[in-house]
Amino acid sequence: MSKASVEDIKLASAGLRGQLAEQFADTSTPNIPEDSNILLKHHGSYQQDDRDVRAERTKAKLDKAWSFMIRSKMPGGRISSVQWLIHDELCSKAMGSMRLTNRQGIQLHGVLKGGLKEVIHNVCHSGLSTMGACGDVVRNTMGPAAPLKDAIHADTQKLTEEISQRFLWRSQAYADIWLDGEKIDPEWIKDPEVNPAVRAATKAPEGDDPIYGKVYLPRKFKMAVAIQPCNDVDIYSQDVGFVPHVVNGVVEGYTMTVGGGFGMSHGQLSTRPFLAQPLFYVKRANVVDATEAIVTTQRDHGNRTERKNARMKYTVQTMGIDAFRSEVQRRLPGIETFPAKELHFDSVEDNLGWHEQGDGKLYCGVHISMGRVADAEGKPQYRSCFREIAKTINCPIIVTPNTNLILADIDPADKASVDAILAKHGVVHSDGMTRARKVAHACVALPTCGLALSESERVLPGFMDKIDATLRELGLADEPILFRMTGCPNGCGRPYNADFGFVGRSPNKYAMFVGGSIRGNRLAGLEFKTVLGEDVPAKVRTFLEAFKAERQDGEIFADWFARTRTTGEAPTPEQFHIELAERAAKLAGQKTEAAG
Ligand code: SRM
Ligand code: SF4
Repeated sequence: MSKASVEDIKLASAGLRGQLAEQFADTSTPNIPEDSNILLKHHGSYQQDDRDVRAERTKAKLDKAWSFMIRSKMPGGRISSVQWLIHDELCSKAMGSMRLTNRQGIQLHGVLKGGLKEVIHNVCHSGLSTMGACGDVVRNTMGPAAPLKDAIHADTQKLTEEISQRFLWRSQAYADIWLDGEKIDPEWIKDPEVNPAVRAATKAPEGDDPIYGKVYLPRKFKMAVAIQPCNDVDIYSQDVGFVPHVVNGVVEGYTMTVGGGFGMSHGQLSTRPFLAQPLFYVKRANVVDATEAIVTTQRDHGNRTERKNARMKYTVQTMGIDAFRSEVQRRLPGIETFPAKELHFDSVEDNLGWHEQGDGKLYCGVHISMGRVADAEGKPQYRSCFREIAKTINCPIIVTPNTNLILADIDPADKASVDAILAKHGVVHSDGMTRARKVAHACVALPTCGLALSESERVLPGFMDKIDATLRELGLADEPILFRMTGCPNGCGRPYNADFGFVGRSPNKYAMFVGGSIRGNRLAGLEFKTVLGEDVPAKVRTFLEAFKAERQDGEIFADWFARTRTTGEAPTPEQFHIELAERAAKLAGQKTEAAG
């Protein structure tokens, strides 16, 4: 019997319900069938196994060491101290740590099957949710991390919440499976009024969910809001991006971008990262409706036969941006769209350290190495530190897109207490770090990620120690240079627009991409197909030395690279289209053969 496709599984799931309730009630097994894992993702959880012990367990003829990862969703990364403490407590049901994600969420790893319901129940009762944190739906909506108190930041945060609300999937299955039928809405503001004409034009072809229908989206869908010139959310890597245009201190509307995305497979030119392109500008009142028109265009035109080419970046490339725009506009009866405004961004970095918020209060951005909030031996005691801050200062907390934390709304009178708690636990917010270290990030990879081909989170800090030493030696410690790493080409660490991106190929082997930009608006090229882990710092050093020798006054690394080098091997759009067509023909051939 052939394996059911993801599309078939979603279609047959009756609103993503499947057999999940029965399977999680069954305590006789530590895992669930793979088909159910596909549905489970939409509920914000993944089945995983401990890869550190996989080989030895296989040798001993033991089953895998199964567990579940749970991802909490919070628009713009906002979480209260009370919610933080609930997550901190839930760490005891997981592997003792929290992982901040680079989409401003929180992951708990290593939850056993019998504990999953309790964890999801507690996350929901805290006022957050795991619904749609993974799966073929709209994911956590990112927003500017800085908690500045002005009309623009207020509006961008409101927009992340409106989008989150509009695109939550609607079936009762989530409440029935995890909350014994209790309906708990996340703490986000209520949906702005849906324009009936737009809803009619964007209606799902069939099924109960007003936007997603019965088969949801062809693939995951990601959105982020950015305020120029700060590109902390990495807007060009998103399916949809939003940038406010301000007139007389008030947000008049948003420029929307589409078609960014980073996943690819090594050596397959029909898969590749794309940067988002401008779509149009719309007035504020129409932004969420315009987003619905984009999401449903992808729902109806995205590739549902080949998951490798199912992201919206491929839909935009295949239709062409003009045809894509026309289709979106057709779904917006009576709504005027305007040419996109010109955008200018200067950096994807976070603003770490102490800053004024604009209302007499302060915020403090704290560096968290690789987003891992743990109390590991010989390392900063992050978990104890933030537990104490949440208990004693009780401030709003924000997860940044670079997996750091911001402590917000701090009374200037409490600054010394916060500093004392950080120091007591060995946590340095940013002082004394190289600028590169503050923003360097690696995806999770081993031991939990089932797709990892190499280490990432566990090795980048060691590589950065050596790179830091070089940066200091060459007098480049304050230079904006972006280092990112991922354990496989899926690109979770967003390596493809970094100055230096390392992409796992196999244990201790990385493809090395160079020549993106700290502004987030340029793709890097493949410079070396394979570099051994231990050779990474030396390879980086060569570029840093050349930069130091050749840079012009005030020139940053990204601009030096663009002026003096050409990026390494990167598929041209033409190569991509040829290979995409060849792949489609091959697949069609395989299907005909199978049918015959
Ligand atoms: Fe990711 C899959 C972790 C951000 C592209 N990602 C995964 C899974 C769930 C592995 C799996 O499918 O079995 C990883 C779980 C590992 C673990 O053990 O925790 C995983 N992705 C992460 C996180 C935690 C990495 C991090 O360092 O923070 C991020 C969670 C964000 C969140 O809160 O939602 C994360 N993933 C990203 C990003 C960056 C972003 O979203 O801004 C990307 C590239 C941008 C994009 O989507 O194009 C990304 N993840 C992928 C892909 C490739 C998608 C594609 O288009 O081909 C996969 C694999 C897949 O979907 O088939 C994937
Ligand atoms: Fe896993 Fe690959 Fe994503 Fe890293 S990039 S978390 S290895 S899927």
